[in-house]
Amino acid sequence: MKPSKTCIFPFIVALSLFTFFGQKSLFAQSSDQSEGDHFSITTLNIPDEIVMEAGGLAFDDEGNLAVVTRRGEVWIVNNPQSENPTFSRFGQSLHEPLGIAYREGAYYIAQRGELVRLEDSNGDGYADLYQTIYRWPLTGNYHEYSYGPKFLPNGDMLVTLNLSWIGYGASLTDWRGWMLRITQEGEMTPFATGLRSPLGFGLNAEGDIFYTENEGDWIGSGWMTHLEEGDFAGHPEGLRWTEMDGSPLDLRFEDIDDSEGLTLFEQSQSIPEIKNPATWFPHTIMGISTSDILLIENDDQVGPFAGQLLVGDQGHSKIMRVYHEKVNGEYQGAVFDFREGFQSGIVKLEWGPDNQVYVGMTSRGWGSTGRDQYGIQRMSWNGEIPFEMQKINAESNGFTLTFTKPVDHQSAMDINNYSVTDFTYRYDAAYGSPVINRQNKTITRLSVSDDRMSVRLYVDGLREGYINEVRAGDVFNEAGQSLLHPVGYYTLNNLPEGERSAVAEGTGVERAGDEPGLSTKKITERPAGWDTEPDVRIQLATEPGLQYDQNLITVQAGSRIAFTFENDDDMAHNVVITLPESADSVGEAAMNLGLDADALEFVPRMDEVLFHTSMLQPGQSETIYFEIPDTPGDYDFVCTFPGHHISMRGVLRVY
Ligand SMILES: [Cu+2]
Repeated sequence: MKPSKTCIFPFIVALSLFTFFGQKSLFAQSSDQSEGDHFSITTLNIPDEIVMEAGGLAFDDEGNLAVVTRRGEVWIVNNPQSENPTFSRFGQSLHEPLGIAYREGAYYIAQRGELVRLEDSNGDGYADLYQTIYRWPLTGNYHEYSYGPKFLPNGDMLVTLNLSWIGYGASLTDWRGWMLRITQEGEMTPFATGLRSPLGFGLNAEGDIFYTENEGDWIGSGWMTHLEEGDFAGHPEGLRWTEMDGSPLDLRFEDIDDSEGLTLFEQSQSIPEIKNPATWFPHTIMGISTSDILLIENDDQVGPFAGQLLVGDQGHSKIMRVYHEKVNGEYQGAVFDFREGFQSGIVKLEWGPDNQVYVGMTSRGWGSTGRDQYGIQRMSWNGEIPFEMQKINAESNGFTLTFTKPVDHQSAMDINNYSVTDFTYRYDAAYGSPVINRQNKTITRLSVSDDRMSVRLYVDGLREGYINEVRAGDVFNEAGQSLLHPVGYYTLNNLPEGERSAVAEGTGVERAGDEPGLSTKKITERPAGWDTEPDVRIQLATEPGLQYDQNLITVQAGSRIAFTFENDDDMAHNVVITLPESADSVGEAAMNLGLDADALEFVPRMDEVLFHTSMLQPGQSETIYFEIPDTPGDYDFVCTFPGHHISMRGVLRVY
């Protein structure tokens, strides 16, 4: 670390200017409210010797918290809301359990191969009864996670079985990719399939069952689907078992075909078993790996959102909020950001008796924005209502946005303060999907309700089966505050009955959002002006757990570099070389690219970015060419896949 101050001075000036203007635009969005003003996060003090990789959380009748860990232990935490909780081990030797539920003195746990009941029959504080309720086969594939249980009101339980991974999601043994319903006596009924990675599931206020899905093969982006008996959610592998006794549907694996390039919604028009997601979670914008679902039971818990759902995200260590309505008998609705900044990857959410949300976290093998490998935190509301979009409702010819506080009339009446863009994803065997068929919609007029709690937008050309980005950027409340989160993503499966827009289809501006844009900072062929070989060849690869294989590379100022990045990991990564101390600002900007992220290859167009590679899929490699700056200093290199910049970075030392 020996950059001379005079040498980096121009950079500091450039940075300061950028920061000034950058903050100005941020100010218009949310500087007057922050998530932390309304929702505090408190970390549970866990003794160092306990590896609390929380796979599940459950409270007993006395308010003690049971935690089941991926290491196979069950811990009871007394006084979890206090600064000095006490911990006692209740059970052990389970096989990577991912879920626990409490009922009438016993704990129910899904471990990899069975649903088991644990009880302390002699009252010594230690489980002495381990009773198998229902067992399912395993092949041993590492990806055969099993989740749950969650109780239904009648005492039956739901569990879900993850697909295996053999380069693609595969159902290698009975009922993998299914949700199963199991009675306490161990009678099992296959309930629904098409699941890939169903870590999150739960009931809404009406007792309807929802599950959350992660992006992957056949899954263009994360989603939340209302599951009823016999539903097919979209991943075809689970259909391999529909010939078995008890299957509630007859759809076969061979019936699903991606050769025509249809979306899931389009396929659902001819395959009635397909249940479209009630809500899509646009990948990298609304998390990257949705997890547990938690019903907001009343308005005293986190604000005026009773009946809505909180949804965790493992990879982005955050909690989102979902509002659903029923249109033509089907659920659909909007997802909003809610609270980010948790310490590790969120897998479980549970209400404590103190009305706080207890958050169970683990990242081992999966990575997360939160830097810790595991932990438990609780989120509490301070009682002050944030200025938010409380909900978005579909109309036959637009949307109604309802706010948590009255809006300022002038800013709410300005049509330029709103935008609506719709898009969807591919449905095919590829892993994930870019944003496709994107259109900016025309808002023709709007009106503000008399109580100023809602705004009605009239929008041309809404399309069923599309996700709508609904933005209310510079709408203020009466106190002059801007929205804490100005964007919601509404999944429009059904347009309500009623008057339609003048133009029903195909209006708006098509956006070229599907192809990677050209960047002058990514040179993948040796520049014509280089008449000699590069001065230096640099090789960089990856390590598991969101790391490069080197975190310090030293080069001479002004040298010509051939820089090869080999992505030998199991997820996408890139390398972006930035000005000194800019990895954070570039990484954060990459997380805010929204629907443009694919087209920009997750590289924000900003001066701090000097050079970058493509976003490389697992197994890909690329060489870029550039000239090292003349100014010595510690430059950064960083992966800008949303969330990776926290840990996936290093220093390019120029001397
Ligand atoms: Cu990365």
